[in-house]
Amino acid sequence: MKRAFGLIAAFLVCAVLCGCDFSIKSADSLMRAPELPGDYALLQKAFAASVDTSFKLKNPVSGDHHSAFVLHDLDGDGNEEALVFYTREDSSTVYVTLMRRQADGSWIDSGVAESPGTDVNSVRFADIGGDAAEEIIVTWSVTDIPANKYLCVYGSGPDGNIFTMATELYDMLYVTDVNGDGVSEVFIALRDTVDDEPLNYFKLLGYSAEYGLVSKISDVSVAPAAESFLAVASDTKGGSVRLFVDESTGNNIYQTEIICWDDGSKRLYIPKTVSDRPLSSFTQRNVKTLCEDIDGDGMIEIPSVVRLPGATRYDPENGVTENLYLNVWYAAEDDKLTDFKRYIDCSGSGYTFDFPESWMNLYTVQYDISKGSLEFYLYNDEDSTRGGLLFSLERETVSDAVDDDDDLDRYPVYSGNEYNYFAIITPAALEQGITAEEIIGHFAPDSDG
Ligand SMILES: [Ca+2]
Ligand SMILES: [Ca+2]
Ligand SMILES: [Ca+2]
Repeated sequence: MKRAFGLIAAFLVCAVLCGCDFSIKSADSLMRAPELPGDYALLQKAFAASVDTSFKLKNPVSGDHHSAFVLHDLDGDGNEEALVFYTREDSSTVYVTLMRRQADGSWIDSGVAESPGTDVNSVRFADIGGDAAEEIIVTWSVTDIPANKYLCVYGSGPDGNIFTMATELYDMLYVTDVNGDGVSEVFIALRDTVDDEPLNYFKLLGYSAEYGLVSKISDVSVAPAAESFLAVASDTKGGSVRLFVDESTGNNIYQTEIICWDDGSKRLYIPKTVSDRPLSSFTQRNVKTLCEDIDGDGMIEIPSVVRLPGATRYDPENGVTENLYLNVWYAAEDDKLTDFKRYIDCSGSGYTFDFPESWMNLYTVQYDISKGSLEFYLYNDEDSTRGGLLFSLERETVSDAVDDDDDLDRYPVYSGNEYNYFAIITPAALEQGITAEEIIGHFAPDSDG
């Protein structure tokens, strides 16, 4: 009897599902949605019943959530709420319905909001309103106009419904507490191409208790516009938040725009040098390296490259000699960038070599990529010529290692799994005060060396 009842129940579920007027496509989407624990089937049924027409689920295409059903505890009561993204019948408008679970385990439709887009990009959660309940940040794109990307901030009110707190165009967004009041804001980077001279436009959105909405706190712009934004990082210096926006300016050139919060005037600003240039103009590089906190002290460093006068990168196999650039990590000060680390990237040869700023225009180098060696020379800044050899940094495979106990000019630098590195130091280097210890101090093997 029990078994028969089970079969009947299964038939009834089928009948209920088939009875609903949703398309085969939506049924497919429902079935393909990742299996979620617990009462997911109840949620699906309750949602389908609440829509009262055919619908098609829309899965977010990026971000942390990939199902059209997004479960998250918005109000922190220990019970997950559900967001469902979908289109109805023949319209491309995407809706988001908020479903809440009742004490008896059933789900009810708690409200619906419209979107400005036709595709869901990503869904994330943050307390923007400062009431401990989290807001929903959804990014949208428009199929026909891919450049039009929107973000919406949705709140859920005391009566449980869902409502739109902000709709903004954006290219990249970043959520953090910028103004230091303990509540997150939404920071937006946007390419503004409406005017003759396109701008990079940066905007801070925060909660306005007066209107119960999320609106503009401050904005700032700078020209020329980037071609695209890559990433945002932030740190806090002197009590004020700084935002580092990595961008592509086109032609494989990348740079970092720095935007700071001024706590006195409660505004964003773009720090400039004493000669009124934005700091970004000193961060241009031909490698797609992003800002990061390279030493883990909580402060962001900015990557760049600088030409080392007289320095070459020599590829004997192809007979090519190119200019050699130093890789630089800068720290941002108020109106300038200061060297944090400046080095020769010989990662193709298993190491990097720090090149102190005080060596600039005094010494230069040739990197032989086939031998993996660096030869350091004196450099005459006035007539841009290379002088005598100071020292060389060379390597040999471990299996070819020679007994070097008798070679007084040969100083071991590092022994790796594959290669031994050593320095040959001339009297000219010693005259310059360059010692084996200093050379060893500048050498850093790759992490897998
Ligand atoms: Ca909840
Ligand atoms: Ca804040
Ligand atoms: Ca750091």
